[in-house]
Amino acid sequence: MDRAVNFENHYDAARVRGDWEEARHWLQQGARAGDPFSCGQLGVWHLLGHVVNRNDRTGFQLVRGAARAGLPEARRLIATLYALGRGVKPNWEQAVDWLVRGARSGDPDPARQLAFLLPAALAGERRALLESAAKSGDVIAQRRLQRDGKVNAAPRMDWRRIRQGAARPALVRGAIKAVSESPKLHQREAALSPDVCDYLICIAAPFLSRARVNDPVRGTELVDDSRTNSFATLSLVESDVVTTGIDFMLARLLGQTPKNAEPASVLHYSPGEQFAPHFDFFDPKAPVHAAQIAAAGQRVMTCLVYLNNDYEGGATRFLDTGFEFRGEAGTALFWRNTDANGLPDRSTLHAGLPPTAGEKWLLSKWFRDRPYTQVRTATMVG
Ligand SMILES: O=C(O)CCC(=O)C(=O)O
Repeated sequence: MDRAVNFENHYDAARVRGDWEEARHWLQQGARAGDPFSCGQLGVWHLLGHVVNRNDRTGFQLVRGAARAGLPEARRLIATLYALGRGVKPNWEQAVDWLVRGARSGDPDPARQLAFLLPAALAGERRALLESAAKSGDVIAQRRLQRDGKVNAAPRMDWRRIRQGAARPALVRGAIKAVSESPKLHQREAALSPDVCDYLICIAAPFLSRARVNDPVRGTELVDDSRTNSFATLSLVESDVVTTGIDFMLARLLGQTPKNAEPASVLHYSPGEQFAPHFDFFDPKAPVHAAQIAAAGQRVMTCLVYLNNDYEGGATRFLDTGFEFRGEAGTALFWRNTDANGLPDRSTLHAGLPPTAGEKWLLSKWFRDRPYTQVRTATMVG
């Protein structure tokens, strides 16, 4: 294939026409010719099982090719794949290494991620990374600098210290407390720091769309008055090394393996928006849900993390007893959706009440009873 062919343009034209076969043809031709854009895009398709069969290993290798050729998006994604262990064994040093390469090349996204992974002892490096990302327009870095205020170390860009210091987000010591007997609910205050809560809100905000519910008869998803809030699922494309680290940390908090986790969703409620009473488990008596359990496992645990404070109303209400919970920003609330025999626990019926003023932000995370391999899109809700 002639190297002068512009594979990206051909791919784009086919995509705009909705001709996915033609689009795939151009990506495959491009990947064979070593075109970085085609390698990266085809790699993402393999990772998502979009148009081509899902194959994480092939996806990883294609994205790595694009990253090595210097494509910024591919460099970011390869760091996430190493952190997640998707298509490759988890490798934290490699994840950090790719973030460092990206940051050194002037990409604000990995610079900001690194800043959030540094311990307090590297305040100078953190400041330098945030300033560099903020200068290139990174909104999260700008907000973090504002929050840090004047109490800050002098900026210092020491790549060796950054590489060595960047660490997985870790749980700080704190107690888990029972807050309700039926259903059995537990809370953990300050599971996430205010900075990390703000990070999640900012990462999710551009991807928000109206939340949907699952139709237990047809199995399709629909917009329904029972759920009027919006949400964004942090699936592969929307997540990064920081959000992956948060996911792992929450799994540890709940005693679950990260492999069983569905991608987290960030929920957003404007005043008056709500999530009407519902269960998070799949009901084995509903044929469509039974098929979902057989295909991908039961949803056995729920974890909610409240991400902000500046709203009124908006508690999570448990209908059986009328118990209402509203945690401070960073507080995690979690429970099992099934009993000791793996059967649905109907006392978990709950609702997201509408805020009466201000906007409510919440992280919602579900765990299955077996490794979760399906790709959950931003519109898939149980
Ligand atoms: O918004 C809330 O408080 C509840 C969210 C919820 O019910 C869910 O994610 O399952």
